[in-house]
Amino acid sequence: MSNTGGIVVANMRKKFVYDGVVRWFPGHMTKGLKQMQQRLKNIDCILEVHDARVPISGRYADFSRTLLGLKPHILVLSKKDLIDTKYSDSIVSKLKREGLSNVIFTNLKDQKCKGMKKILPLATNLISSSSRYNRIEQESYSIMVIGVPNVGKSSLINRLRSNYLRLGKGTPVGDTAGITRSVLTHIKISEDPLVYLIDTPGILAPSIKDIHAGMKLALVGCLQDHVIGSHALANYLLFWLNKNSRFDYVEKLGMLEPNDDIMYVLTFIAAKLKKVRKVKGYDGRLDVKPDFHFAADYFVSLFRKGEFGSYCLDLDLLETSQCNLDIA
Ligand SMILES: Nc1nc2c(ncn2[C@@H]2O[C@H](COP(=O)(O)OP(=O)(O)OP(=O)(O)O)[C@@H](O)[C@H]2O)c(=O)[nH]1
Ligand SMILES: [Mg+2]
Repeated sequence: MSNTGGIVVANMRKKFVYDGVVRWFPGHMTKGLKQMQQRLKNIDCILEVHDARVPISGRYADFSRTLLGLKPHILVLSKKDLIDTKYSDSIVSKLKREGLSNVIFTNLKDQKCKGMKKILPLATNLISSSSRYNRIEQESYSIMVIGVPNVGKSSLINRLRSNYLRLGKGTPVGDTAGITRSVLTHIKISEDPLVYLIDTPGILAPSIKDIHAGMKLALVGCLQDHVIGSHALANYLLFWLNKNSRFDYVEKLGMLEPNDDIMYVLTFIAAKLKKVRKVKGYDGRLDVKPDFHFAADYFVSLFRKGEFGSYCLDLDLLETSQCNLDIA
């Protein structure tokens, strides 16, 4: 770990200031939400997928009570490979206090992931002990997979299908938010019991009141980056890392000590990687400037790849935490 100097740390920001206006909710999400509500009466269980790096913030259920409550519900916290697992127990306890008892962590990078093996047995148990209302005569089980964008819903379906039926991809996946655009048809994932999953587009809340929740979702890639903008995203990341005394970035970037000024950090990265942009001045002459856009994307991408270590961005929301995020 680099020299983090107490004096430097004392000068870090206590609050994050964001004065941008964010349009979170692309049009296809309204259509998707409607389609999902229409399908609800024909499903037996809801499998909600959420990124384990933000286990509490910005969950689908926070805003779409209409889809939940009536049917058995399982919360899958995905991408466990990217989180700091020492917080797993606090996460489960916190969610339990919020009334969620069926929580499973998954890591699709691990072919033998234990969580993956638990999903189907838990879902079939919950369904068989629930009142299936109009679906009581149906022999097959139908499970709708929901969640915010890019959390790994489609990947999870494909993996279940491969594990139980040894079949290839049933639904497309990708590393940006918004790959699945509409509610898809049933995808068979098991023969005995006969189980179908329904893939759905990632849906965000129409407005996000808590800017920290929005920024955290954006940092893990649940929104396309242009919605917040690279600079603001990098700035929030720097704020969060410093606020939580997570200084792995200092050594990784080759800096001498932590710094809370995003322009300093971006200039440092651009200079180190020799990334410049030629900008035409008023007099027509070309000025060479650091490529801040590249530097901001690079900084965020290192975080997303786990190069600054593994994290739980919702530390401040877990009761064991000493940290409170504040906003101006
Ligand atoms: N590191 C890691 N990446 C994962 C895991 N599961 C899925 N991913 C990646 O997450 C990205 C998004 O996966 P998708 O399955 O397309 O996510 P989605 O929720 O269906 O996304 P939308 O359809 O856009 O809402 C892909 O790059 C996957 O490879 C995991 O357990 N660990
Ligand atoms: Mg998808």
